[in-house]
Amino acid sequence: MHLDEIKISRAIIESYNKKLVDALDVDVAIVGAGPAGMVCGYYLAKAGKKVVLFERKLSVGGGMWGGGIMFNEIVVQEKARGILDEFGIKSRRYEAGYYLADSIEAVSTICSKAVKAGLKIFNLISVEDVMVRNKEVKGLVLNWSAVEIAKLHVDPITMRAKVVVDATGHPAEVARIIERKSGIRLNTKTGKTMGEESMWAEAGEEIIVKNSKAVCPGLYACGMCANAVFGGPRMGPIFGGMLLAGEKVAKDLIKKLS
Ligand code: 48H
Repeated sequence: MHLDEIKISRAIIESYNKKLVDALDVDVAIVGAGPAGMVCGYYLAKAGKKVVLFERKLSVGGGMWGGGIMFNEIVVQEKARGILDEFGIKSRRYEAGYYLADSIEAVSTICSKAVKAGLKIFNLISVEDVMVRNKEVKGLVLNWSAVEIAKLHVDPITMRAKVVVDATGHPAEVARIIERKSGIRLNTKTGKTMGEESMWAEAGEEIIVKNSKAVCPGLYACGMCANAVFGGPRMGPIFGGMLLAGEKVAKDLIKKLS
């Protein structure tokens, strides 16, 4: 069979355009394809919600690929083992209460299952702003990451979502944009982002799940970002809290949206 390069180009352009247009009006828009964002997207998609995820980088997975200091193993505590089982990720007992998983298997499996459940992931897109109406977050402002990296003067596009989830990890980028630009008071003690605290795995893992909640009307924090917004310790290369945070925010949103 003759392969026509123009047909290949047209297929990609037409299909991507359709996917992007369909992503302009959704139930939930997640920012960041780390473990928290992808797990959240998986459960929402599985529940039949229209959910899209925007990721700045070429690859999904955020900080999970590298395990601890680039040793590509992750530790997960007892409480979160059920989520590894839900995804079909192999875990091995290290000691009572400590389980190990291969970080490459974990990222690739979470991503695969989330996409198969119906989550639409757009990589190479950066969220550079939010759409706000009457002090409520109503959507996201998007640009190609290549534009951001090259510092080109190119205007972005906008999409609408019933709820936005900030899963951008340590920098809590969406919450900080709102703090900087919108005049909305965040649901924190000070009304502003509280900042992440120094390492304490046990406390950090407990608090992160509690902190994964509404930040202001239209915006939820999920995963590492939640401790940066509401205040809470970092926890190092234990990932149960990220998985549990993703599951918790998804459950809250399924209830809220139905
Ligand atoms: C599009 C963006 C934008 C933007 C950022 O860092 P992540 O892996 O986040 P979590 O919360 O899923 O997991 C945190 C974990 O990886 C971690 O860092 C831990 C456990 N640290 C503990 C410690 O002690 O250090 O993923 C966030 C993703 C990344 O892929 C970013 O590229 C992406 O969000 N992102 N995407 N637009 N504006 N900002």
